Amino acid sequence: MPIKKKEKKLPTVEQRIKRRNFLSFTTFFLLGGAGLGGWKWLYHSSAETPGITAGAAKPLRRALNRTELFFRNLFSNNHLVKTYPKSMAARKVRVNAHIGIEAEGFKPESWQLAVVKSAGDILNLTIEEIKSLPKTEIVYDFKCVEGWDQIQHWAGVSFVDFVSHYNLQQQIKMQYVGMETPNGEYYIGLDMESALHPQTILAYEMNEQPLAIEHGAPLRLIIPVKYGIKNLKRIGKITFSNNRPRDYWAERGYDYYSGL
Ligand SMILES: Nc1nc2c(c(=O)[nH]1)N[C@H]1C(S)=C(S)[C@@H](COP(=O)(O)O)O[C@H]1N2
Ligand SMILES: [Mo]
Repeated sequence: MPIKKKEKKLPTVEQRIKRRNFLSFTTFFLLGGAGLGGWKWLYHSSAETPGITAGAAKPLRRALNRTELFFRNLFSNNHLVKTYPKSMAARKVRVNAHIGIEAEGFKPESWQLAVVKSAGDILNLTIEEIKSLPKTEIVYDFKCVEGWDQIQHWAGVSFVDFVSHYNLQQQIKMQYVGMETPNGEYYIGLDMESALHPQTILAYEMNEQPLAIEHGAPLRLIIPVKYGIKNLKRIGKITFSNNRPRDYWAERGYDYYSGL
C-alpha cells in the first residue's frame, strides 16, 4: 500500500506570531519565576530573617497568591473589552466616514444579507430574520485610528450566535471572515478569532433605536477588539476564506489586523 507522504507546510504568519507570543510569554514567566526564586532565596538567607519558620512562610504564601491573582486578572482583562453603564453612552453618536454608503437611493427595506457559505451556496437573510436571533448589547469605548473615541451603545446578534444559528461550523474552521458593503466599495477582512470574540456583534440598533442610515442601516459590524476602520457599516456580504480577504484600509497602508 502506498504511504501518503505528509506535506510539510510552512507556518503561516499567524502561526509564527502565535509561536512568538508563546515564546515571549514563556520567557516572561520563566524570568518571573527566576525573580521569585531569587527573592525567596534572599528572603531566607537574609540575616534579619530568623530562618525558615512558620512565621516566615506566611508572607511568602501571600506573595504567591498575589502572583496568581495577577495572572488571573491579566487573562480575564484581556479577554473582554471594558464595558460601561448605559447612562454613560453618548446621545449624539459621532458619524465618521461614508465610503460605500453615500450613494443615494439605497432602500433598507429591500436589503438582504448574503452569507456565502461556499461558491454557489449563498444564504440570503432579511433583517427580520436577523432580529429574531438572540440579542446582545454592549456599551463600550469605540476607538477610531484618527484619535477620537466615544462610549457608545449598540445591539444586535453576536457573530458567535449568528454562526451557530445558521450552522456555519464548516465555514468558521477557516482563518478569515470578509465583509463588504452591498456595492463592494468598502470591505474588511477579519481574523476568525476576533470575529468569534463574544463581543463582536452584527448590530441593528444604536441607543435602543434602529440604526440610522449614516451609522450603517440596516446592519453593521461592531467589533470592540478592533479600531473603527474594521467596524463596517451597511454589511451586504459575508464570506469565509483561508486567504486574507481584501481590506480597504490595509490596501492603503494601515495594519491589517488593526487590533486594540
Ligand atoms: N461602509 C463603511 N463603513 C465604515 C467606514 C466607511 O467609510 N464606510 N468607516 C469606518 C471608520 S474609519 C469608522 S471610525 C467607523 C465610524 O462609524 P460611525 O460613523 O458610526 O461613527 O465606521 C467604519 N465603517
Ligand atoms: Mo475610523
